[in-house]
Amino acid sequence: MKLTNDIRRQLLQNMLMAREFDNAMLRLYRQGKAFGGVYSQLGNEATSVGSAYALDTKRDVLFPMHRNIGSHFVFGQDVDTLMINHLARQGSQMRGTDGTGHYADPAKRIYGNVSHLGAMIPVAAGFSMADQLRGVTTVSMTYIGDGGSQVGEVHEALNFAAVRKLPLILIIENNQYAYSTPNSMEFACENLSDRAKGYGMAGETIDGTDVELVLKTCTEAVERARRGEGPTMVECVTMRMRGHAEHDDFSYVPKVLLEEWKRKDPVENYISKIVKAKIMSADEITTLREKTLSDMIAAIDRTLELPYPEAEEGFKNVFIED
Ligand SMILES: Cc1ncc(C[n+]2csc(CCOP(=O)(O)OP(=O)(O)O)c2C)c(N)n1
Ligand SMILES: [Mg+2]
Repeated sequence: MKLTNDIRRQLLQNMLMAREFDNAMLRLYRQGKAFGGVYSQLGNEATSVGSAYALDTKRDVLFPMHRNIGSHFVFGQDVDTLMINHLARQGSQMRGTDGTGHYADPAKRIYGNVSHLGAMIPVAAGFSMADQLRGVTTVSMTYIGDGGSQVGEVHEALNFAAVRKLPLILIIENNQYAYSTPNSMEFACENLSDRAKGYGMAGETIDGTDVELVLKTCTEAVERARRGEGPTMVECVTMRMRGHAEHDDFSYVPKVLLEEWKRKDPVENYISKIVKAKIMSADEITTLREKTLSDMIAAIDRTLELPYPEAEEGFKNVFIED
């Protein structure tokens, strides 16, 4: 994929949407209007947008995790649908039973997250394998955190994918913490991508705040997968800039660490880069920011006018019905 200025603008637009969606959810949580936990993805915009952008949204398939709102946008999910899901209103793809993105939208080729960490990787691998058996190459991309990477199923799925040369891309979002557990208490290898060699697959560790680098690395992974050369693991190093979810005050995270990563803000740094390279002017950026925010507010207003689903909806898909 040749990086054009049009692509750069789209990358920025998707990152801004993710940022404003996040800001909106943080406000709605404090107003008591969000449903369930709110898992901020602040700081993860470049990883989610740059990775999903490498895929072909018509051919490939996305299995996002709880910090990948940007990936949903890249795959064409609209703000209203996501807002209705997160605020559990009528029309929610989970019928209001959940607010954190555990939805599937087969038409958009998005299969949102299995909550049990690690369990989604074999599902993503299975999707690619089913198509491989039909003679079709469908790249599946999924995500896991630094903490989630330690779960046994991750190992099983990666070994299987490597053996079968499945076109699977695993993005490891190493955001330094798994709830309150820091990297130093999670693993003893230097980089999580060091493990790729053990599985017999490609792997790399990159700066997850650099959207163009994430896109470039993932594009190479997609090309490798399409050539039939199997899976790739891409470890994107970022920082979780909020608590695990908004109920968590993350007082266990050293303030200096947060200050250090604030300087690496993926959105603000990309804006500086784009303005400096004269791809967009400061005025155009202001207009884009304002439009993104006003679109988000309009989507919230429309969503809050909707009723909650009927209570009976909660019983669907729970018990087997005759
Ligand atoms: C098998 C399993 N164990 C525990 C949990 C509860 N849980 C959900 S997210 C999370 C922390 C995950 O940390 P990490 O993988 O680093 O992702 P992050 O939240 O930092 O993005 C935990 C313990 C779960 N969902 N599944
Ligand atoms: Mg983590």
